[in-house]
Formats: sequence, C-alpha cells, structure tokens
Amino acid sequence: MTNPRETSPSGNARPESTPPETETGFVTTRREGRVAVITLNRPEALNAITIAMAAELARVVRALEVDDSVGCLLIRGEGRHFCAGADIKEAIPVAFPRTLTGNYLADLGTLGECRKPVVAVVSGAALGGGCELALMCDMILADETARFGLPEIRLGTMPGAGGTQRLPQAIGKARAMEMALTGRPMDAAEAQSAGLLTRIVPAGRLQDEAMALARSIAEASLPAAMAIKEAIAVTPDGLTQGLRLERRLFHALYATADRREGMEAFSEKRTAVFQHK
Ligand code: DAK
Repeated sequence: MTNPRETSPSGNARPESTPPETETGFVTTRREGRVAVITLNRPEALNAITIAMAAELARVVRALEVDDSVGCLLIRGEGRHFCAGADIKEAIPVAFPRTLTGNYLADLGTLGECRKPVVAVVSGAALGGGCELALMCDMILADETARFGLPEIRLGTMPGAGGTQRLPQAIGKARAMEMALTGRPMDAAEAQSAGLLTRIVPAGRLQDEAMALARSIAEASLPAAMAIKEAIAVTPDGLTQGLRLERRLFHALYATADRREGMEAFSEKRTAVFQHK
C-alpha cells in the first residue's frame, strides 16, 4: 500500500518508479478476500483530489466493478482525514473554457455509478468533493472525529460532484440548504442524527468494523447484492438531470472573479474578499 514518492517542482508528490504516465500513486488498492479496499493516499494534502487522481480513482472503480472476484468496495483516506475535497491549489488557474472542454473533474462521479456495494470509512474531514464521495457510497461508517461539509461557497464556488443532489436526499432540503449555503460542517453526532451515517464506531475499531461489514456483504451472493443495491438506490427521475445541471453550473462559476479570489485566498491562508461578480 506504500508508494515511493518524490516531490515535483510544483510541490505535488509523484511516484518515483515508472508507472504509466497517468498513474499518480495517490490511489492505492488492496484486497482482503472478496473485499477491495481503495485508499486515497495523499495525506500531506488531506487526500485532496487532483484531476489525475480523480481519473485514477475512476479507472480503479471501473476495474473492480467488472472483477468477478470482488463483492464489495471499501473506500478510506490515509492518515487522519478521509478527504478535504478537490485540490484547490490545482484549481486556481483552471479557466472556464477548460472546464467545459475537459469536463473538469467529471471522473469523480464514477464512484457514484458503481453497481457493486460501496462502503465509505470516514475519519476527520469529508469536505467538498470528499463529502460528495462519501455520499456516493451506499453506507458510511464514521468515527467521532468525522465531519461532513460542503464549504465550496466559501471559495466562491459550489458543489459539483452530486452534493446538491444527494445531500438533500440523505438529510432533507432544509439542512442541506443550510450546509451548502453557509459551508458549516456537521460533526459525526449531527450526521448520525440527520441520517447520513450507518453508524459511528470508536476510532480504534473503525477499520476493523468496516472490514467486517464489507466482508459480510462480499460473501453474500453478488447478483443478489447488486440487485438489492439497484433497487434501494433507485432515485427520483431528476437525479441524472440534476447532476448534469450541477456540473455545468459548477463549471460556469469558473468564469467568475469570486471563484478565483476564493481559491487564491485559501492557498494564501487569508479570508476571501468577494466582489460578487
Ligand atoms: N486542496 C488543496 N490543498 C489542501 C486542501 C484542498 N482541498 N485541503 C487541505 N489542503 C492542504 C493545505 O493547504 C495544507 O497544505 P500546506 O499549507 O501544508 O502546504 C495541508 O493540506 C494541511 O491543511 P491545513 O493546514 O489547512 O489543515 P487544518 O487542519 O488547519 O485544516 C481543513 C483542515 C480540512 C479544515 C482545511 O484544510 C480546509 O478547509 N481545506 C479545504 C476544504 C475545502 O474547501 N474543500 C472543498 C474544495 S472544492 C466536481 C467534482 C468535485 C468537486 C467539484 C466538481 N465535478 C464532478 C464537476 C469538488 C470541489 C471541492 O471539493
């Protein structure tokens, strides 16, 4: 699960071996019987997701989905945090036209399309795209340190990987609106009472309990498990349209000065000053 890495001139760590061009080494997998464990492995940046990492995650998920020896996926973050969202520093220079031509960050949605059961194991921050990744999963197990939030508004932007669609489904419109419009995160207890979590597990036991849960699912009949997931996860007709609209609105915000100011302010560790344009 370890990846020898070096630091590039841009400050992003890269694998020092010679993996395929597009492989970052920031998404690792390991197998335990029929359970596949996916680890977001960039703890120095709280597992923030770069464009290349999103592509790698998508590739991994697609490969596991068609692997008959895998019955359940488990996704976790290396270190103290699940994932602090998309990499804000990488996003600063991204221009609006490129968001459209490159369908910017669309790969992050692949986990939400996986037809096999997926369990999220959350410690620490699950913010922005990290919260959205957890929302794409079928179950979320969290420890007491977990916090879930959609802070994009503070960056002058908005959720783009399903947060505006799946969070209201999970916890209701009123609470989701407050979270997305203020950026205020929920702690584990609030997330549990809001119905976001399968359960809270003491930190020292989280990985083992998640593995036990994933193993019990993976050992069941795969066709039955996939059929059950499909039936329970059936969503109102609007989800596909909603996800598309959200993504395009998210891309459109890359044309605003406020989005750039918000992201620059984060990277410069100061408060953003928005001009509302
Ligand atoms: N991006 C880049 N670097 C990050 C980062 C992020 N999201 N989060 C943390 N880091 C870096 C910090 O800059 C810091 O780096 P150095 O200063 O050491 O170089 C290092 O990780 C440690 O972070 P902190 O020093 O900030 O640690 P703290 O414990 O003080 O604070 C925190 C933890 C989680 C509260 C804080 O790091 C934080 O607020 N992070 C940003 C959270 C956030 O705003 N996330 C939303 C990002 S926007 C889409 C798909 C996805 C998305 C959009 C569209 N499509 C499908 C279209 C997603 C968008 C987002 O997620």
